[in-house]
Amino acid sequence: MALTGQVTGVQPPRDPLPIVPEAGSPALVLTDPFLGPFSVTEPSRLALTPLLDGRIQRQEWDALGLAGGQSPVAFQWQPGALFAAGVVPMGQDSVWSFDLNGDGWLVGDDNLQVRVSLVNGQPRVTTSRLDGTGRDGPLWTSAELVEAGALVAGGPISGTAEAIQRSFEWSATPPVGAPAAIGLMADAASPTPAAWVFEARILPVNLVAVREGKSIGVRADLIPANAEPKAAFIPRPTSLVSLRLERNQGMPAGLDWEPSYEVRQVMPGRRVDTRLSFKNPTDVPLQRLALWTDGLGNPFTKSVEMPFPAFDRKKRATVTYSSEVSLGASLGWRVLRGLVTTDDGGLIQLFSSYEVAPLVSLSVALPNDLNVIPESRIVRGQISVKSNSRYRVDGQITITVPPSWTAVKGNAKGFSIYSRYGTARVGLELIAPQRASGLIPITVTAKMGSEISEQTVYLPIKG
Ligand SMILES: [Ca+2]
Ligand SMILES: [Ca+2]
Repeated sequence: MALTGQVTGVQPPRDPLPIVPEAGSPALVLTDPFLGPFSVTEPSRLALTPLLDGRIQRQEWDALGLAGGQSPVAFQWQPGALFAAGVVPMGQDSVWSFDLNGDGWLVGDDNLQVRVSLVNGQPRVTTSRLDGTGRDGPLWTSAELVEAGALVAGGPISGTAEAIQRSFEWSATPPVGAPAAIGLMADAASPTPAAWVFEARILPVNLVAVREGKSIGVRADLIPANAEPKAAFIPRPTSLVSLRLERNQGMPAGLDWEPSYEVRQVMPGRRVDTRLSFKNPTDVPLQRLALWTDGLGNPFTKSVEMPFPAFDRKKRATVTYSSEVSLGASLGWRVLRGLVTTDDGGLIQLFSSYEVAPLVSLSVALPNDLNVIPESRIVRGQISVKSNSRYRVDGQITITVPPSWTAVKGNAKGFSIYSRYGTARVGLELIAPQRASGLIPITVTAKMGSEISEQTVYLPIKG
């Protein structure tokens, strides 16, 4: 299935801002889908890169909860991007509310609504921003740059109820009621699909930096496909989640663990080495340990299972998960999963994110607060080229910009990284055309012999 999101520097004309003047209507308050609590299965959200192909595969997504009490939704992240997925009953839209700074839905101008609708069999993303900073109360404003950067895939469901249910097998505790709800929505015998599915990427480029440790308020709701957006002043209780690289579930009091890596980035063809350190001062009786890489990384890595090693006199034990990530593995954040059984039948789950990465990881620091101006101008940034190799890396950078833009510095620039896992920095200077606005894609390519790494970053310019 093709990706339907678009990333261009040119913005389509926008609908009027969604404001519904139904101040204080009791009926509105009683029926508002955004008013009830939204509970999450797990507040620690892992770095995990999905494949946006419209098919929810097993362990590709991390279940978050139930939208509207019935629609299973999933939520995860990687540096710079948020990912959301869901199974939605026909005739409904999936509406996500992100309080990106976690300070309250009506507080600040960081509140982002992402609405996913099914239009002609294809999911479509529309976004609005709720600005709570106004003197006269909260207002809906445009989030067109986020909308321009959104990618979404999906469509009516064609799997069996069991297949869909298995896809969401991830959290130790699935959302209560999820299997029954999915069963109702995806009846394999039904001639017409009763539900549709979507997988979406959201880049809050000019709103917040998505990185480890960030706390975000989130909720997901269902509203009828033709329903108007709600009044700006209505509060939305969100659940606070935290973007993490690690988490555990079922950990008994007293037991502690910590994963460590020399580097968290591993190239296909090389080994991932994760050292898991355990502290067990209260002698919780641990029986066996299994380790594997979940989901999309599973076919390319090793699974191991062993008796839990003995603890030393300091009540410490260490286990190393060492596996080749075979050639052909897709790039992205993957999750190493551990399962520890205890003598009394308890299950402890361990999760640690690592990245299957190219020879060099590219990132670009760019201004994120530009407004449109009538004149042409110079935009400066800096490219970081981080080696994921122990050996010296030499290469050349190429910059690809939209027509009418020019890269005057940084293009065709050579670099050398001498130290293991070192970083080279290359200055970037672009000439923007007059009145440039929107989300400007800038593609940085590093060529190192026959190896190529490529990264597209987005420069936001408010129109
Ligand atoms: Ca997928
Ligand atoms: Ca807020």
